[in-house]
Amino acid sequence: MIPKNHPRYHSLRVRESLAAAARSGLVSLEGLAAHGRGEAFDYLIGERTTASAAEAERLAAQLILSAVRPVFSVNGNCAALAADEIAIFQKRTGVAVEVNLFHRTEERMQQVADHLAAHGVEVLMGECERLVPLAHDRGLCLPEGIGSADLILVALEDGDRCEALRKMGRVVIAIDLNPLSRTARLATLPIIDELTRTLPAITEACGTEMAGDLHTLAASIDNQKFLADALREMRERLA
Ligand code: PTJ
Repeated sequence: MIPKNHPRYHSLRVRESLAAAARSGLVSLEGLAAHGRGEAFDYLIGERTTASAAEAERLAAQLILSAVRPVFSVNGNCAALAADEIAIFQKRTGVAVEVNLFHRTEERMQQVADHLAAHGVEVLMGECERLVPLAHDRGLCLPEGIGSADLILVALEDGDRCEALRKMGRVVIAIDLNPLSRTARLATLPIIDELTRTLPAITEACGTEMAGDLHTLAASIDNQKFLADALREMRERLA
C-alpha cells in the first residue's frame, strides 16, 4: 500500500500498475526495464513538458491532421500506461490503432488488443504480413494498417523499425524520453516527453492546429533541434 502523501506517489502507482501488467503478461518483463529507462530520462528533464516538446506536440497534431492514413502503433507498455489517453486521442483524431509487439505471441497480441478495447479503443485486427523488412516480429503488420500508412506514431520502442519505416518513405513521429535513442534520432519528429503527457497534448492541439501537405510539412521539420533542446534542458538541470 503506497501512502497518498508519499512524495513519489504517482510514480510508485505507475510502477505498481506496470508490475501488475507484467504479471498478467500485458507488459513484457523487458518492458519493465524500458519503463525504468524512461523514468530516468523523465527525472533528467524535470518530469514536465518542456516548451520544445510542446512545440513538437503541436507539430505532431499538424502532421496527423495532414495524413491520409495515420496509424498509432501500440505495444504492451503503451497499452498498460495509456489506454484511456489512446481512446480519447483516437476519438479526436480518427487515427487507426494497431498492436505491434517485439515480444510477440498471438496470445499477447490478443491480450493487448482486448485491454485497449476494454478502454474504448477501436483496434485494427486481421492477418499480419511481414511488410516491414525486419528479421524480428515487429516487421509483421496489417496491410490495411501500418502496411499502407503514410504516417506512423510509435512510442517506447527501439530504433530499427523507425529506421526501416523511414527508408520506406513513411513519416514517423516517435514519443521517446531518451533524446539519444535511435528511435528519437531517426524519427521525422521526435517528441521528448512522457507518453501520458504527450497524448493529451497532441489531442488538444488537434483542436487548434491546421492540416497541410504531409510531406512538405515533414520535410520542414528539424529533428536535430528537438534532440538538442532536450539535451540542453537535461544539461541545465544537471548543472
Ligand atoms: O510490448 P513489446 O513486446 O513490444 O515490448 C516493448 C519494449 C518496451 C520491450 C521495447 O519497445 C523496448 O525494448 O523498448 P526500449 O528499446 O527499451 O525503448 C523504450 C524507450 O522508451 C526508451 O528510450 C525509454 O527511455 C522510453 N520510455 C520509457 N517509458 C517512457 C518512454 N518514453 C516516453 N514515455 C514513457 N512513459
